[in-house]
Amino acid sequence: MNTQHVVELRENGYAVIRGFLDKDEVAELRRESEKVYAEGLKHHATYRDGNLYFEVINDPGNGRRTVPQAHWFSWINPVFEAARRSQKMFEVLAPLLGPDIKQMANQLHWKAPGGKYTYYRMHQDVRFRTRPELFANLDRYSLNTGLALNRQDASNGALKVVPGHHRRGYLGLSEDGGIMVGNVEQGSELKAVGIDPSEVVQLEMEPGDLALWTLFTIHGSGPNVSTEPRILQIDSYVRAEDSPERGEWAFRDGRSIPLGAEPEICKYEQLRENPGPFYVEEEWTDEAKTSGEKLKAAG
Ligand SMILES: O=C(O)CCC(=O)C(=O)O
Ligand SMILES: [Fe+2]
Repeated sequence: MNTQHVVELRENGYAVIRGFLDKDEVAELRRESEKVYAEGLKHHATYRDGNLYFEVINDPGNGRRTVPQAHWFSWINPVFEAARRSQKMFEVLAPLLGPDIKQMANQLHWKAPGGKYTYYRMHQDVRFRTRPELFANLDRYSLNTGLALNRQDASNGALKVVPGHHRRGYLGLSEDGGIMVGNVEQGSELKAVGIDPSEVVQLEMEPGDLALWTLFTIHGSGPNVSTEPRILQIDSYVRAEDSPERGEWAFRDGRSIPLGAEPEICKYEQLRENPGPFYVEEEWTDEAKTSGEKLKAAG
């Protein structure tokens, strides 16, 4: 395998491998992603069962119940379960992480046409390691991959990255709330940490292209203002020796490892006390919060 992505990731904080999957492979994942989405839509609200998670919201933008994210759908989908630990993925990861690799995240992100909550404010993913003391070398031996399941560009809210600044440590961007609510205007937040908005690179990806970024890479994405969805699969991997207590095995000494009998704790720390299944009835959208406050005020 060509290792250009290793150099680019270290240098710029991101890389894009064009044609990581061929047309047939990505078409299969796209079909499977529709099944995962349909499964999510069966739930009236956000649902959790172990690491499996469907985020379900009522999006006021298009007036529909939508599923912006699913996590660890590999538990219910054998095609994705194999894809997360495929030989192709190993060849991309091994030059960066070595032969022993655990997985911390397995996510699908949908941006529905017309949705209001289809943007991600600029951030660094290290903020999602709620117990960073359990990891070593978060800057170097953890990385995220983003696989385009359909064509994505500015119009449907493709990823945006800021090259270079991954060497500056954690900058605390967008910390005043969730990353999908609040300030959509990304320029002022970047300026506040000394980044000129013109440094932002808008990625354009064809189906099957794979982006990589570090946990310190500044990235986000704009809203979907097109008539097409945007479907991105995000996985997070870590060198196993740097994460002795968290994550699912993906590769051990280069061998692909299937999910076991019970889920391992990845990012959801509450899993041990409350493995689910359960619903999270409260929504994080501005509209749900406002109507909740009105209800409270009305007594
Ligand atoms: O789906 C996207 O466009 C970005 C998502 C993201 O960066 C995240 O969830 O950390
Ligand atoms: Fe992110």
